[in-house]
Amino acid sequence: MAAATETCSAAPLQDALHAYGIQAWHIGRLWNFTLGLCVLVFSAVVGAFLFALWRAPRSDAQTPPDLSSLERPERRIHRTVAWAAGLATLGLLALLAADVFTSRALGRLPLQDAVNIELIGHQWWWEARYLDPDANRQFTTANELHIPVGRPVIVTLRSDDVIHTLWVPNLHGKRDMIPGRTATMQFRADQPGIYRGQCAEFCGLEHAMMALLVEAEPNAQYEAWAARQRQPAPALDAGPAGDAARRGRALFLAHSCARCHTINGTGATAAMGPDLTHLAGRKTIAAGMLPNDAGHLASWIRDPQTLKPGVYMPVNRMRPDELQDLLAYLETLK
Ligand code: HEC
Ligand SMILES: [Cu+2]
Repeated sequence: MAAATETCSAAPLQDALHAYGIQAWHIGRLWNFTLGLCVLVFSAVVGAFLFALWRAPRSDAQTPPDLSSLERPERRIHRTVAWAAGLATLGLLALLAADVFTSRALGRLPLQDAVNIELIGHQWWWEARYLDPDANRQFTTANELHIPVGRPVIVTLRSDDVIHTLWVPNLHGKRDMIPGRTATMQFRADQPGIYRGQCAEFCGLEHAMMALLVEAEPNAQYEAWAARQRQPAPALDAGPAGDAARRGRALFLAHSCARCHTINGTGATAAMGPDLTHLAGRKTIAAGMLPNDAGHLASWIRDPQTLKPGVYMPVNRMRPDELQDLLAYLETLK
């Protein structure tokens, strides 16, 4: 845990103007270029406007009308307008070229040794499957990705219900997750840190409460995390603490929980809600909405509908001692 807090103490970043990966850097450069050019054009327009105001003849109600300009050939004005149109076209072409170069640069990310993740959008949480050619090495988690710094990540995007959009601004731009289709996104984090992502397409009532944390850490730390995720839920201790957890586990399996959630190594294998096998290792619950501690877990389990109205997890009526046992069990899911 000490090693984990080292990179985790900082508040998560969500800022498109600060790139922590090469893809976001390319996009940031395109943004800077576009902004610079637009500032130039805007200044030129405002400048021309002020110049025209300054030059316009002053007149009052008594001044006789001056219609001489109707007779004058307007060669200078024609020339100015032609120049302006030419420059505007050049500017637009420059933007187009910058856009094309950026897209090509984004497509050139080297992909050797990539981590493959399938990310599935659900109302209103993220399911993440870490893919591996060896099926035994695959695992599933939710709402928090861990990735190794300096290694490319290929995310295959899908949706289980409506259109969602993945956006982790410090690492890359947006990509839609469209039901019935798959899309991919490739990125690389070049510095360790926790980057906050947000669903960027309105997807229903709790759209705003659909966040994703991406934790980039040194490769060894990532591999250790992945190895832990591949394990089933840890065995429960003997003794009184273990007894409470054992009662909690029995409750989890007998109660509705097992109809929607998976905990590997128990009989719970449903996938309506997030995989809870290693719940205790996550920083947040409910898609980045609440800190993952006993108090918030207790309120969440008792009444998710008050915390995140409309969420697809029902209110649970249970006695306080049952809830305590359940919490004791969930705390063991490291
Ligand atoms: C009808 C299906 C359903 C049932 C029954 C259900 N849940 Fe959930 N649960 C969900 C869904 C869906 C979410 C994701 C909600 C969200 O974040 O929008 C969730 C989220 C959670 C989370 C947060 C996980 C995370 O990583 O964010 C916990 C913990 C949890 N449920 C525990 C329980 C327990 C304990 C029970 C039984 C008392 C239970 N659930 C019953 C569907 C269900
Ligand atoms: Cu969404």
